[in-house]
Amino acid sequence: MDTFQSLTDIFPCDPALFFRSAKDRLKPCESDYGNKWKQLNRITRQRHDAFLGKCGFSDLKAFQIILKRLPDRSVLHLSNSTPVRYSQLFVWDKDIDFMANRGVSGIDGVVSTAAGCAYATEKMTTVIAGDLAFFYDSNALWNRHLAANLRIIVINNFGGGIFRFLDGSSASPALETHFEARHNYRAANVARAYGLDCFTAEDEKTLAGGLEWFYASKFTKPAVLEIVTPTEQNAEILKAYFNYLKSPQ
Ligand SMILES: Cc1ncc(C[n+]2csc(CCOP(=O)(O)OP(=O)(O)O)c2C)c(N)n1
Ligand SMILES: [Mg+2]
Repeated sequence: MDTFQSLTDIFPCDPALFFRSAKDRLKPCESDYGNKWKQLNRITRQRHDAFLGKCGFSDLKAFQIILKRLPDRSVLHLSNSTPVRYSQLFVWDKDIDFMANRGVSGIDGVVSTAAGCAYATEKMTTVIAGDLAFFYDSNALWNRHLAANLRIIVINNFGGGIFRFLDGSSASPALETHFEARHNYRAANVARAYGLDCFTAEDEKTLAGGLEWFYASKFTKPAVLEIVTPTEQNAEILKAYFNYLKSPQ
């Protein structure tokens, strides 16, 4: 895709074919770039594990716990903004189909898309959505064909948590009212309105128990797992995480 309309050449072909043909035309050169990259990657992974080992309950920690329990050979949809970002901080050693429909970074339609996808597949289908993305698309649950293999995880940090992390919006006096759109609503109430089973987790222990219930139970309808996380600490923890990763060795 030439998203930014600035590519100089495009080779519309199979990647394996491209590299086979390019191999003989490229001259090898001396470089330690690859090793440096691998070395940094190793250090970053070690630091990631060390940080996650002691960080408090937060969006970041919740992701670690969810990913451990996510069923192998399942489908995962991720909403914009922080769910899709957090998911990229972890190493995925499971066979997961990522099918998120984020459009042009929109928060809209992610639950509807997952609902349609779950209907069309036998695989367990999980959607991880932020609270605003979930509420924005709550009409997705007004659907006669909601499949029993759909699991909806809502990370409820009571607003658009991403705006606490971005430089411009986090320093703005309009942060809470106009960027974050802070609220006190609970996804569990929306789930109940549609007759769906729901579990609310608010720490490591209840999240582990909630995930067990979520994936081990037999449901006839989708189930909702709401994870309540601490609004202010989430951004602090994520900033501390990145600072720790890039601190001098
Ligand atoms: C349709 C649409 N409206 C507004 C936005 C701007 N936007 C990007 S992220 C975001 C906040 C999302 O909040 P939430 O779903 O709670 O996720 P969090 O940032 O807390 O992870 C908003 C409003 C957007 N991307 N798409
Ligand atoms: Mg949020």
